[in-house]
Amino acid sequence: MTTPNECPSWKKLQNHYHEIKNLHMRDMFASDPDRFDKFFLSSQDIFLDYSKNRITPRTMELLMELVRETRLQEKIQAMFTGEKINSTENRSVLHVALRNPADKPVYVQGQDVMPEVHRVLDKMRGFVHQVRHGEWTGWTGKKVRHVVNIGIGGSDLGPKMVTKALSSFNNDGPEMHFVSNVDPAHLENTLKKIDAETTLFIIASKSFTTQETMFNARQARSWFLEHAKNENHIERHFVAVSTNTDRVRQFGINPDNMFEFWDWVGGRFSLWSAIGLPIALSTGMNSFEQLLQGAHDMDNHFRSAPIESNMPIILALLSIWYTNFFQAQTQAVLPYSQYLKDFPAYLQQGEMESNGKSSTLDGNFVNYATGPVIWGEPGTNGQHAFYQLLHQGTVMVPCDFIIFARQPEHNDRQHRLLMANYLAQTQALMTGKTEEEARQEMNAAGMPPDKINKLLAHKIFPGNRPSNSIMIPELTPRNLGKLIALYEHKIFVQGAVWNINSFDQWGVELGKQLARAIEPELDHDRPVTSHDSSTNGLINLWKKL
Ligand code: G6Q
Repeated sequence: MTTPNECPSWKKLQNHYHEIKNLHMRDMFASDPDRFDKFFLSSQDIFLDYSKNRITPRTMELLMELVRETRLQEKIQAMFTGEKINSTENRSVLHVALRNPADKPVYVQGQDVMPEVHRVLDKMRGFVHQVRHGEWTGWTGKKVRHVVNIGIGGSDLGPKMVTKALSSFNNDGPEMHFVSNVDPAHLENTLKKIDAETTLFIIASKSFTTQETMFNARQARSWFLEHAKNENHIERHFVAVSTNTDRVRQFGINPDNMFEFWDWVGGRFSLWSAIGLPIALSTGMNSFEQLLQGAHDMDNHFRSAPIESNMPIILALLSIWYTNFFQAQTQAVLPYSQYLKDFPAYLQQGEMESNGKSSTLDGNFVNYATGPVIWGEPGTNGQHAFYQLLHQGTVMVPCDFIIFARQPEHNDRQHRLLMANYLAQTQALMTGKTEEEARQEMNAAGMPPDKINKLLAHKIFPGNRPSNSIMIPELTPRNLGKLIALYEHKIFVQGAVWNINSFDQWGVELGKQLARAIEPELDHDRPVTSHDSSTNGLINLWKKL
């Protein structure tokens, strides 16, 4: 398989980088009035302006060559047709099947998985209807008012992010809570807000062996039994989402109350499966299905649009351009929407667990950079916190700005203010402020020359800082599905070009192994000497404290 830096286009991109690295976007805009139209895409009601990037038409041509030379189209086809592209775990990668219509077969080892996918969706639909309409009640006959999802990583971040994003669609649905951290404070503080009679616990774990989740689940069950005082009541209050029926049964949950998914669904891509049950309970099954439909719309776009107008491919190529040629190590995701508060954290897992890899698919070490650090916060909060560094710091951070054009239920004036900030920030990052402009501005404000000279350097903004602007007409389940799938496929394209496996996560294993070894050493009072001096020192300090 080809590594990207062996491709002819890579060398050309390196040369091209040296040719254009000193061009300023201000000048590029000034010399080309059509720049917006040249670098603007729309598909499925998602609008992407990528003109405020340090690119020329030649940059995009060369990046497209890279895509062709790394045989992206074949890799896309392999994913959609169920090939075992997660080679280190010997698994297919088929989250796309979870949002595929029932009558379009998707095969895994010769078997169409669509009937099973839709059987579970039907089961979810029935359950969601019962809970939301008060037909499924707690042991005292009361309607479910609280749902606590106990899960971690992929079994938490996706459903939590979407549930929050679509909270305005929760018409009289239950109040949702998410417990992930093994820190006892997380569960305890949640239990304070609920009452056992009206609470449904979802134990969400693909493996049903994850230490943190199992621990919290057992604690939740004990707490419940303290109130209900009868194991038979567990049936009305605990359901499971998992691939592991035996473990679910052993835990004491009736497999009839289990919603299955499959090993070809990766944890961080699982919100479209029964792991999305909290979303469906909160917003209703119709909204959940709209979310799936939106993701399917984006799947169709990704699979069929030519690379020049393929939005996930363009976003991925821009990210590669900055990571591998400008050596940018971080990228920010800045949603101008309070509803998308958890979107950066969700993408952090999506991108960093998928592409934070150092070995190629052929088992060699890479000699080029792979996945960047992803971080972010909603605008405008971020503006009053870390944007200083984005504008005047010494590192370049490419940014994705995301906004919904309309917020029908909200104050127009306030939304315009949000929009003005969204627009102003990308403009400021791009244009900056020259020495000349800074001087004139201070002059016009009547500042004395000695003060101007003192402040001048502080008032200059270098500009030329890249950003993508994503605009979506409004926040609906369907549009959110498109947005999430857009980033999923972007992650896929990056991994495919870097020739790494975006679908395993061996990097989380070592810490787990060591924690298993350390835990028993915390059980006794004797000093510990079996590790390096720092780890020993910290363990022994803890014992003393
Ligand atoms: C995601 C990862 C990881 C996983 C959690 C929870 O892609 O695999 O975040 O989702 O470790 O695993 P379980 O669902 O098996 O508890």
